[in-house]
Amino acid sequence: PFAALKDQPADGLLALIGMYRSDPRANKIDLGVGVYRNADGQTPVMAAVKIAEQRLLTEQTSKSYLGPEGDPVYVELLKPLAFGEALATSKRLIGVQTPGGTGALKLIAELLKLTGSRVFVGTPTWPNHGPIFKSAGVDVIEHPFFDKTTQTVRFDEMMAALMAARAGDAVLLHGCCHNPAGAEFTAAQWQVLGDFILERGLLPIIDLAYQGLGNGLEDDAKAMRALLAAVPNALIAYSCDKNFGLYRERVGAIYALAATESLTQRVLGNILVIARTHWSMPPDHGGAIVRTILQDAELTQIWKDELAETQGRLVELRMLLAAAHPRLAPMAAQTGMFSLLPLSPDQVTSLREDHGIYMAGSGRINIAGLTVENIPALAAALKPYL
Ligand code: PLP
Ligand code: TYF
Repeated sequence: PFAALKDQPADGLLALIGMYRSDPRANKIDLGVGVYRNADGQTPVMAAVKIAEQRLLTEQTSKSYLGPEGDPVYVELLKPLAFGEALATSKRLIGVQTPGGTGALKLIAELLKLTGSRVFVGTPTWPNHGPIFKSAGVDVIEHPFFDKTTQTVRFDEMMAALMAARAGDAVLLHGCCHNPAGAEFTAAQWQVLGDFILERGLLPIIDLAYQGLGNGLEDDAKAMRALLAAVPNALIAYSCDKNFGLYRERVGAIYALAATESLTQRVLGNILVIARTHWSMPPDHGGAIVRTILQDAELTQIWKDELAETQGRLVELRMLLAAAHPRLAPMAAQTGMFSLLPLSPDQVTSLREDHGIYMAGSGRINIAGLTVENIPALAAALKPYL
């Protein structure tokens, strides 16, 4: 039967890891896959995570099954962090643990299939977004979001495209630290968008995969919280994989906001049924680490301090990059781990082949791959193209 299968292309982003590794050049620069790296190029286990893991090792008494909802304490502890105290206690908001933000997106996609919603997705976006929804049989409608040549959000074009949305259709939004653009809506634009969503009866989906890596934990959640305060229904895909540095542990959660408590419970029931047919129950270890940290004020502080340091380093690197060339200046005001260089795919290939500089084919760079030392080399290599 396997002969019926088609050959499939490798994930372009993940393929960069192998290409970089096998490049013998000493001065190569890795700006590829979106993983935080410190000034030494390492992706360390965060200090609070190490302590929490040690505690789990000595104190955990069972590895017995939890259930399709995962660890409910983990899910509850994330609520005030992501949504603020006011919404955290609302009976209209439920959550379920998932294998990463990706697992949450998959549940959202399957849920949209059941509600018959289409999803509007801004371009460019994380390359997995479209395929995840399509894999559930959901129609994906793309609209403009960002122009990498001018480094501006195409807000008016986006709003014009959203006029085609019908009541019940979903709109996928990045809560903060847009991947790949690094650009955000202004507060005024969020307001216009929120009003439109409310008026048209659309369903916002917020992908919050980088809380704390843009302008800090509170600020990065501000736009989402304001939107959720205004709309009856919403779905949220949360990831702890970046802000707790837990990538391979696959730590996420889906949250759903519904108009009434009974509708919320109905959504929860459907989410659990879908989870059962996908992974039955989420892996525990990463969620247990996050729970252990958030249950302990001292560990929480250690984690927040390290996250703030991480965020501060990204801001500093953005400043240095922006100062290196006038066309890179907009990158100072952008946020999070990524920016999109105004390059063609051929130029990206040349940078890799001629200079050992690795980035996504779109021109997306991982800001955390920059260093004080490699920025001048990058700027010099980019100069003919800018
Ligand atoms: N959403 C966006 C925008 C991302 O960049 C990522 C990155 O991996 C994810 C979701 C998925 O996160 P996770 O690794 O937790 O599945
Ligand atoms: O965009 C990134 O680089 C991260 C990591 O299939 C990633 O979100 C990349 C590709 C992929 C899964 C995660």
